[in-house]
Amino acid sequence: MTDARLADLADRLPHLRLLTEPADLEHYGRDWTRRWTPKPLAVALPGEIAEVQAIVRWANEHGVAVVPSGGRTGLSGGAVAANGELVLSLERMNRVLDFDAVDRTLTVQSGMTLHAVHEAAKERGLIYPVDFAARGSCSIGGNIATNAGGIRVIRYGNTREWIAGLTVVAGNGELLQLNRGLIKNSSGYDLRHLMIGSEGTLGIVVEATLRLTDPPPPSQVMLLALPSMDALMEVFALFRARLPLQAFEFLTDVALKHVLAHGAQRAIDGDHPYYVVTEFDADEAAQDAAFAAFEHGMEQGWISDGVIAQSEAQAAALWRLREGITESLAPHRPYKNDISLRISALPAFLHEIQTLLGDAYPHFDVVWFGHIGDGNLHINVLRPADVSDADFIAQCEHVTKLLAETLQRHGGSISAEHGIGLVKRAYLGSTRSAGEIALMRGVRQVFDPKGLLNPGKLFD
Ligand code: 2HG
Ligand code: ZN
Repeated sequence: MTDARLADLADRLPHLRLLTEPADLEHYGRDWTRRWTPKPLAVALPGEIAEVQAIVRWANEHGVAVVPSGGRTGLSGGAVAANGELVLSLERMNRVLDFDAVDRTLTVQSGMTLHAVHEAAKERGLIYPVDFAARGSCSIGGNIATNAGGIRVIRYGNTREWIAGLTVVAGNGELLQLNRGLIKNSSGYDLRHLMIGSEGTLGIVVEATLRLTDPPPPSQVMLLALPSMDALMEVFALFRARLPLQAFEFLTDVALKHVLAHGAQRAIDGDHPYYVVTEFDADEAAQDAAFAAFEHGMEQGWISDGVIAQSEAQAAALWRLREGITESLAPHRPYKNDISLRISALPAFLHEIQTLLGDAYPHFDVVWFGHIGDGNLHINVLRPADVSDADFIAQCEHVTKLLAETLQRHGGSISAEHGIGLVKRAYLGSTRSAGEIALMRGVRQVFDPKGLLNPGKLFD
C-alpha cells in the first residue's frame, strides 16, 4: 500500500476489505449520471458498524473525504467520488437484523437492496411499500439518503413515512440511535428526519428500522392513451375521485418510442401524444367504477384509447412501458430534470414550461414522463449526435436555470426524489431560501465539523 493514509487504515483495521485496483475505483466512484470521471483514493467495504466508525475517525485524523455508497443508481451525482475521496460502500452490510411482528417493523442493514427488503417483508406476510424501477440494485441506505419516492407515492408516501428508526455514524464517528422504532416521540428535534434526504452529508446510515404494512388487495393495471396534457390532468382528477388508486404515471409518445425500441411491447395502436399507466385496487365495485370512469373520459374526449391487463404478465408488460424508460434512455446519457409541484399548480406550470422547453430545445429529443399523480415530472433531454458533450451540457444548464426560475414562481422544487447531489446544487437557491440554506450549512457543521462526509454534494 503506497499511500501512507491507506497504510494506516489497513493497520488499524486489518480485516477491512479495501480496494485500490483501477477497475474498482471506476466502478465504485460513479453513479448512473456518468458525467464525472471517477477518481477515488480507494474503496472500503466495511462488514460491521465498528469498522464504519473507525473509518470515519481515521478520515477525520487524515482529513480524507468520505463518500457513502449504496447501489449507486442515483441520477444526481450524489454518490460520485471524483476527488480522491474514500468510497465507503455499505454493500457487504446487507442483512435483515430483526423483525418485530407486534411493531410490524423490519430492521435491516443499510446496504440491503430495495428488492431484498421487499422480499424480506413478503416472507413475513407484509409489504414495504416504497417501490421504483431501480429496486434490484438501489440500496435502502441510498433510498433514505434521498428520501426516495417512486411509483406508489400517491398511496403510500415517500421513504420518510416508513422509517421508524435509524442507526447512524455521525461525522465524528459517534454512533446515534435515532427514534428507536417509536410511533410517538415528542422529545425535541427529530434527528432521524434530518438524516432522511441529507444525501450522506450529515452521517452514514448503517441500520434502519422500517415500518411494514398489509399487502394491498388484488389490483388492476390499465394503460390509457390521451390526446393532450390538459386531458391528462382531467383524467387524473376523474380517476382519483372514483378509484382507489395505487399509482398514476404518465409518459409521452417520445418516451414510448424509446422504450419500445428497447424491447417493450406496444399495447395500444396508433399515435397518441400521452399515455397513462395506472393501477388501482380491483374489487368488483372498483372494476365497475373503472369502466364507468373510462367511458366518461372517452365521452369527454380526454381518453382516446385504453387497455386493461388480463393477467399478471400483461400487467408487467404495461408497467414495463413506464418502468423501462430510464434504462432505454441510459445509452444516450440524458440530461435529467426531476421536478416537483403541487398538483394544483401543475396545469399553469405545464402550459408555461411546454412553450419554454419547445423554444429552448427545438432540435433535441425531450422525453417527459413521471409521477403525475404526486406532482413529480421527469424531463430527460437527449444529446443529438452532432452536438458535443460540453455544448449539450451548457445548453441544458441554461434551460435548467430558466426552468428553476419558473419552478420558483410556481412554488415547486428542482428535485422531487433524486436529490440535489452535484447535478442540481447550482439551483438549490431556487427551491430553498438563503436563510434556509444558511441553516442547512449550520446543521451540517454540527454533525460533520470538518465537512468530510460527501463534500460538494447538496452545496459546495
Ligand atoms: C423513474 O421515475 C425514476 O423512473 C427515474 O425516478 C427517472 O430517469 C429518470 O429521469
Ligand atoms: Zn421517478
